[in-house]
Amino acid sequence: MEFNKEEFKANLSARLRRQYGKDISQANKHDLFDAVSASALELIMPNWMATRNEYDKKPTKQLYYLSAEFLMGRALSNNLINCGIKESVNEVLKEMNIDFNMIEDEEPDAGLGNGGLGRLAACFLDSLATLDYPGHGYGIRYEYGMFEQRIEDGYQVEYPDNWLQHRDPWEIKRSDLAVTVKFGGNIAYGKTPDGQPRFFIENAEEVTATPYDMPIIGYDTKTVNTLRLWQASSPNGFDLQLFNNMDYNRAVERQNSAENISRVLYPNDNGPSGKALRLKQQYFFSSASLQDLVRHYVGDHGTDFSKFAELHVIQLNDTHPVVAIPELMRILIDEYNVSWDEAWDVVTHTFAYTNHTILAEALEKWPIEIFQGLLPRVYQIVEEINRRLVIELRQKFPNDYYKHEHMAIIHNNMVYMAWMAIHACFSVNGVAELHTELLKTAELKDWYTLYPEKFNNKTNGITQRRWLLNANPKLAAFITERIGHGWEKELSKLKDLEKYIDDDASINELIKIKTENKQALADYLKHAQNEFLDPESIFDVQVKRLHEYKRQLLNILHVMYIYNRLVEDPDYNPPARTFIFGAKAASGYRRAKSIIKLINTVAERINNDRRVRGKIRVVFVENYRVSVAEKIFPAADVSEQISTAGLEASGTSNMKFMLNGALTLGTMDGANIEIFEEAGKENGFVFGLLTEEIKKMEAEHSYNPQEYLDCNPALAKVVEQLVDGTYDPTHQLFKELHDSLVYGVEGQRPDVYYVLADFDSYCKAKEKIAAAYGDKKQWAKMALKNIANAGKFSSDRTIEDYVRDIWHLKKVEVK
Ligand code: 26W
Repeated sequence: MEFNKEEFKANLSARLRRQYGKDISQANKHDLFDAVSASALELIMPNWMATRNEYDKKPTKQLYYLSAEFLMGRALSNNLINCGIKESVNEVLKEMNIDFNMIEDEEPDAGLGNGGLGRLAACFLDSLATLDYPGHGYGIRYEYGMFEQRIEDGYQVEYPDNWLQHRDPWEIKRSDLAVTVKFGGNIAYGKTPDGQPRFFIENAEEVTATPYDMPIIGYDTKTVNTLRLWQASSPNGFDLQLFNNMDYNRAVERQNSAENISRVLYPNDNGPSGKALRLKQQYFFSSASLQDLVRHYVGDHGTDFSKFAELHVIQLNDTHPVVAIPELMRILIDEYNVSWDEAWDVVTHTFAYTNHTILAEALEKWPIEIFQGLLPRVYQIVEEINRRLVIELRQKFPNDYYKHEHMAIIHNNMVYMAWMAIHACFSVNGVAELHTELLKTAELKDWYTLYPEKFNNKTNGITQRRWLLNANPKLAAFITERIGHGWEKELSKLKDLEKYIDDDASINELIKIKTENKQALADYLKHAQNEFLDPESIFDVQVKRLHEYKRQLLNILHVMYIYNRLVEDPDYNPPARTFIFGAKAASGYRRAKSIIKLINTVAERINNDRRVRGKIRVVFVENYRVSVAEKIFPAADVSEQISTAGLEASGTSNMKFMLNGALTLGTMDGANIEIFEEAGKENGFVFGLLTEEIKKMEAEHSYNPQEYLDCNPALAKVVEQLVDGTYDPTHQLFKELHDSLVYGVEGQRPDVYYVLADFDSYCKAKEKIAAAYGDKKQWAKMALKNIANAGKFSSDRTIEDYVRDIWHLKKVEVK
């Protein structure tokens, strides 16, 4: 992109004057952040418009990624890098005596997602634009994103994330494109003006959906795609009548009820939701997005929908937007008089579905009562889809009554969203090889028998622009100095780094870079939470959502074990280690919150015990989020990927660690398997039971955690320490955790996630790590091997896979 310093300066000053009535000398850090961002957007604008024109000019197929979450993080630095003007902007700011890093820190994260699924959506958008594919995101403009986490007395406390309290300089409000979404009411049957019979809804609650567009800037290309986020409001504002009668609460009720829909992101990851407001959110953005697409289509092609599926492919990011399926049926049938069969033909050629989890509790289902009450006409359509499905089931599986019942979209008084997705979509994909195999052979076995041709795998990926070029500039420079540019858009080029494995200078340089990045993280944590980290120690890191299946508990139990050992055995002298945790727990997930309290309690104890000073330290990073992740991955030595085999669909932090030269300590789960395959098992640390072994124990009911306690006194001791007063004088705080491992609580089996079964194997892997770290050069060589083989895990590769097998998009060059 062309860049003119003087013009940029002039834009900056103009913006400060117009928006804040200030000149540069008076502007504070936030004003400057806003003005720099707005000036950059100004530069991007022509490309954004040109991209839209290009897509409109000769209609080509476009992808729409429907997702309840887009975990975008910060935009400024990434956007400047993608349009190739970061250095120039930096220079301009320097000339004006402004520190870029300082103003960068003024930008709040766009935390519109929980974890992996939301961040994946963000990486995909970056790759689509970079690869010149016409692909856009549709989602919700949550007023409050993922909550801000503070640790108070060792406990997680949630605070609202008011990320929009200052305006967001990257978004453009498009009031002209607002649409209406209807809830509740009753179904009426009447005639259209031209005499056709038609269903419609009476007495519905009407909600206005207003889109806000964000530019998605491709790297080193003119393509700028769009992320369109919907905001909810009431079309009629508040009730002036009631206001005048001084009935203030009721006067704003309607307004609040509408605005609540896009108020806040549900902080549940992989857990049950079941709340009517969440279904409202899902329908709200699904309906608004489809209305937007259909309106545009009808403007170009009229009401002949035979070309719709040729021009649109809609990817459903998990089940959250699956209500879009009956909603498109409704729009076509009720609003454009299309026949059922024609509408079904359009729908079944337009939608594709990605499954991101096999945890049963995360497979969404809605009580009929809630669904029908909120969406009476859509429910009627779901009933019809279901009726036809059941006929198909009876034909395909005669006499298999179990299947007729359990594969029905509606049964047990519930609407099964995943079933509707699999039935209606032309493609169903998992997100790593193992995950897809498990879907086919276990979780979705019956569906795989019915529709084998629909199932396919798309192993996840991450964008190297954000996670290497932007987050780790030193490593990026190291790479470019050796293999040149090109890897930024073709990550498999990293393979050329293998030439440097035996180059001493390169290995030393790599060690130096890692140490500097560790120092930078240490500086940040000193500043942010007054923690002291020793960059000479091993940075052993587990950052991800807190969930039992991810087994942060296994990690902290091992820390407790090492602590015991160091205290008991003066001859035990492993290298210094810093155990770093970062995790948010869903606000209602009690056991996850206990684990956070446990980690902080153990940290408090260990960090204040002189006997182990300089040997181990435990750090809990508060409020883990994208912008903090960007500081953590470059500084990590060990990547903890320790989920119970078979339960982590893919994982994506594992890929970010690998790309930044951390070694994986992991189970054979999710994409870990593919990471070990690419990097070589000898360049990582594999441990733990395999999926088949666990499945076998499950089938035979043969897992008895007590056996593991009986034969491992060190393990028995740490488990006992949860309740014996070592960490908690009341003996109560961690009792539930203890009992869940040893006895099982609330009707659960003991140790559902096989923590005790994998403990010994985990400890041994940790010993290997300690030993391996003694040889720093050998360690760095293993790190380089990982970096060199991370090519597969670019989201560019993932997107090309989706394009080839599912989306069939053509690149569009923007002139
Ligand atoms: C109903 C509440 C709820 C909320 C979020 C259920 C399920 C989810 C997501 C599916 C959870 C999620 O983020 N899954 C993660 O998706 C990543 C991207 O594919 C994978 O890498 C992770 O393994 C998977 O846990």
